[in-house]
Amino acid sequence: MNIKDEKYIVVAGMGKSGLSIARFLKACGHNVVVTDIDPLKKEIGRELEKEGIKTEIGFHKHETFENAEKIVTSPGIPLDIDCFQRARKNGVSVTGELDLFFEYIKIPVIAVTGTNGKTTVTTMITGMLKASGVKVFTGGNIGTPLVDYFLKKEKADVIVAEVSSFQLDTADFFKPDVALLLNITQDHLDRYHGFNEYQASKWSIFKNQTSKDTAIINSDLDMNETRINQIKSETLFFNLKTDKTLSQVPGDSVVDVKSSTRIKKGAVIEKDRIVIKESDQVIDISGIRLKGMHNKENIAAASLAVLALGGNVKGIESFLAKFTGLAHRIEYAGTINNIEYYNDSKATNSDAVIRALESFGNSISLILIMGGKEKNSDFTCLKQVVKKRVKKIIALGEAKEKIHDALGGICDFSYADSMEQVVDFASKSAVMGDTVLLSPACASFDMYKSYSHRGDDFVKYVKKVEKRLG
Ligand code: UMA
Repeated sequence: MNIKDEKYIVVAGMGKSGLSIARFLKACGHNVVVTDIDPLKKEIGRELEKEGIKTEIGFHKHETFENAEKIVTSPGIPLDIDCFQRARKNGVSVTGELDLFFEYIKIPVIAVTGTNGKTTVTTMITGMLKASGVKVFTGGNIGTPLVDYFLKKEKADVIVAEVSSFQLDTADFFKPDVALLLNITQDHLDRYHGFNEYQASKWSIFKNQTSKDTAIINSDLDMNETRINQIKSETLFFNLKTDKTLSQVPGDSVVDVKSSTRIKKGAVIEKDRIVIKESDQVIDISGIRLKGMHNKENIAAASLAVLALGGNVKGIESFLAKFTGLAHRIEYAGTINNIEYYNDSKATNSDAVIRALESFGNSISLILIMGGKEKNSDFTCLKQVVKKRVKKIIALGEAKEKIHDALGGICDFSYADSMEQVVDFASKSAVMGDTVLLSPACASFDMYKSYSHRGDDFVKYVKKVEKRLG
């Protein structure tokens, strides 16, 4: 293909998304140029070339972007890079996987966003629907690109998509039949110009919905009437407060909007059950094997979505009876000298760490391992919960000094240089009754490929010391 003469689409990035998008566009009959700044992508590039996809690897060439029909980008690439800015000036649009997927998908889509809990809720919805007899394809930020649904020629009744704010930022037309917003707390402030911009990105999941669609929102979210009134879909809330549940939540933050006529439908979370208000359906959660209030919220949100798209209470309960949670989310890692170790490597922001710490008992008995790649995060919001539950912090990675500045004065504190040293320090510091928790509040990319790579490394050293010391 001579890119000067022919129409072509540029796919930016050759990670998981970019590779699938490029192959899908090629299968749809487009000329495709895929480009990645990382020279190490050359080998996979050769495979793509054999499939008839042109590659530009190790650099981004302005001319290629400026003359494209359109650009489909990967979510991890910032939207303000020079090539995109210049291409836009030339009238070339920069879009993402969600719009591409939406153009072709013909079956209902459930989309889940929020700062924390996305993957858990996506997994819950998938399991609950399957247990209700519904055939599901699951993809998105969870790790399987959505366009793989077409590439693998799967046949499903419903798509369950985990969507990140990065993906929403390039979605102009994406319209999920059911959209969930689980929570919003500070994250990715290295990419957004402030918290407001990040919040707006999350709320945009509802922007194209119509009265035929369903929005599912956490009633504890900081929202105003304008934001709620802009939503055109049927709006359901989870975490609805009744007199009974309000008394369980002192300092409740929904007071401002509780009087809103729209915040009344949805799910109430009680101690052992979730009550769906308008249908009087009740989900028994007395036997769940998940820790923490946040998991009850996740179940309530997932249940509303499942009931909105053909699932049933029996399916929801039978899934919950077996579900023990996901890897790297407060996952049991081992026991050394009678001290339990937990891997919560997926906690890449402060709010996730607060939730994890709140899932353990009320005494000051946790040895908390934090640190990793800095995301312009504010760790001072952890002060209160650390004071109540954490005995010692062991910090590693790029952010360790910043963590020390924020939390060093509250509890015992030490620095470590490697995960091996972290586990060594923890095993020497912990005494009977303590618990060791890796819950980093940071991304992993300063030392690891991903949060799962980091979690696996932690578990590896826990197992090693467990074997040595028993
Ligand atoms: N790159 C360029 N030019 C640049 C910058 C990067 O070419 O200027 C290249 C990199 O060299 C790399 C590629 O772009 O090869 C990476 O693209 P990517 O970061 O989008 O990675 P993917 O492998 O495509 O993974 C993405 C999501 N990654 C991000 O959003 C950062 C994955 O979410 C998702 O699972 C996957 O698509 C499938 O949909 C991960 C994530 O960290 C889990 N998400 C964030 C989160 O959950 O907080 C949002």
